[in-house]
Amino acid sequence: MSSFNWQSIKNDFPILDNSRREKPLVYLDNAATTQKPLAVIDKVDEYYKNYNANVHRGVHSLSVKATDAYEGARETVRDFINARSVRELIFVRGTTEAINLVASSYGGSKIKQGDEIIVSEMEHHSNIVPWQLLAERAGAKIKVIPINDHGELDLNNFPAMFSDKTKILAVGHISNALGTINPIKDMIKEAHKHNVPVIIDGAQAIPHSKVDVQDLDCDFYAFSGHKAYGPTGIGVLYAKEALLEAMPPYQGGGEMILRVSFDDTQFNDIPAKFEAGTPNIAGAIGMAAGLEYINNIGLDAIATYEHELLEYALERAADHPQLKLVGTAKHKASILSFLYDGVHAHDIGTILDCEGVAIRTGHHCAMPVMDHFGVPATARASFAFYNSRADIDALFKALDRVKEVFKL
Ligand code: C6P
Repeated sequence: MSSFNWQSIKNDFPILDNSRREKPLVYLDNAATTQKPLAVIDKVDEYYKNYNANVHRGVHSLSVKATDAYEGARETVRDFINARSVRELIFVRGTTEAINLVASSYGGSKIKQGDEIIVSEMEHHSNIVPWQLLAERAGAKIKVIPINDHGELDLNNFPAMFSDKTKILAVGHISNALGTINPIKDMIKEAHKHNVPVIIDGAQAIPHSKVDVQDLDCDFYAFSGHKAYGPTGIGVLYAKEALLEAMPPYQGGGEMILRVSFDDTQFNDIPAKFEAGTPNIAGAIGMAAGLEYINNIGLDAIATYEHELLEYALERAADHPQLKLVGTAKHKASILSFLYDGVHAHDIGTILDCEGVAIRTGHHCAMPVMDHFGVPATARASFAFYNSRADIDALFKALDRVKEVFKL
C-alpha cells in the first residue's frame, strides 16, 4: 500500500467519526457525493460568521473581503486545472448547469437545422438531455458513440462519425455508472482535426486524477464541487476565452451587465457575463478549500491509492461467483458497479444499509448504459481516499448477509 497515512485522513471528516454515530458508517457512495473535511466546513463557517456580504457590489470592507475570497477561489480553480486565465472560469451550480449553459448559449447560437451533435452511449443524463433539448429546438441530430460489453467506448468508427455538419462532441471523462476512463485526449485531437469543439463532462474525474485543460486542449470542461470534497450547489465551467467572448449570455440579470437602458444593454466582460445574480459565494469559497485539501494530499498519491482499493475490491469480488461486474474496462476508476445473482439492486442497497454500508443503487442517471447491459439497475460502490481495505471487507461481509437473506 502507498506510504501516505490514509487511515488518519478519516479523522479530517467529522461525518466518518463513528464515535459520533449510533451505528458505524462505511461510506461507499463517493461518486454520488463526497464527504466534507473540516477544512471545507470551517471555511464556509468562517465566511458566514466573519465576512458574509455580497460580492462585487459594495465598497464596504466586508464586501471587499468576500469579493477577494470569491475571486481567490477562482484563482484556486484556475491553478487546479491549469487554465490559462481566470477569465475562462465560470462558477455555476454544478456539472449539470455547466453543460446546460454550453448547450443553451454556444449550442443555441451555433447549432442549426440539420447539424449534428456527437455524444456517447455511456453519458450521464446531464450530458444527453441538454443536447436533446437543443436538438429538438434547432432541428439538429444526435449521433451516439456506442460502447462494447466491457463498457468501453467503441471508437472503431469514431473518425467517420464527423462530417461538416458536426458542431460539437460531448463526452464524459470518467463514467459514473461503469467507472470507465475514456481516452479523451485522443478524442479531442480527432474532433479538432474536423474543427469540432469538445465539451468534457469531468464530474467523476476531478477528484480522482490530474486534469490539465491546456494539455487536454478541450474547449469546455465541466465539474461539480460536491464530488471533490466541496459543498453542493457549486461547480465550474471552464471554456476557452475566445469561445466565451463570442457566446451570448446564458441568463440575464445583475452582475452580467455593464449598462442597462431600454435602448441598449451592454454585457459585462467574461467571466461576469455568465454569472447573473448573486452567486454561491460560500460555495465557491468552500469548493476552493476542497481543491486545496486535495492538493495537499496530491492527486498522484490519490490516484495510486484509489487504484489499490479498486484492485483489492476486484480481488474480493472474484471470490463471489454471485457477483457480476457491469463495467470491466481496462482503464477504470475506483467504481464497482455490479449485479448480484438476480437480487434487485434496491434490495442489495437496503440490506447493505442495515449493515452500515452506504452504496448507490439504481440507473445512476445513465439509462442508456442500463439498456446496453439489459438491466434496470446496478448496485454501485465507489471509493474515495478516506476508504480503506477494511471498508471493502465490510462491503463483502454485508454482501454475505444478502446471500443469507436470499438463501443464495
Ligand atoms: N452523478 C452519481 O451518483 P451534478 O448533479 O450536476 O453535480 O452532476 C451531474 C453529473 C454529471 N456527469 C456525471 C458523470 C455524473 O456522475 C454526475 C452526477 C451522480 O453518479 C448523481 S446521478
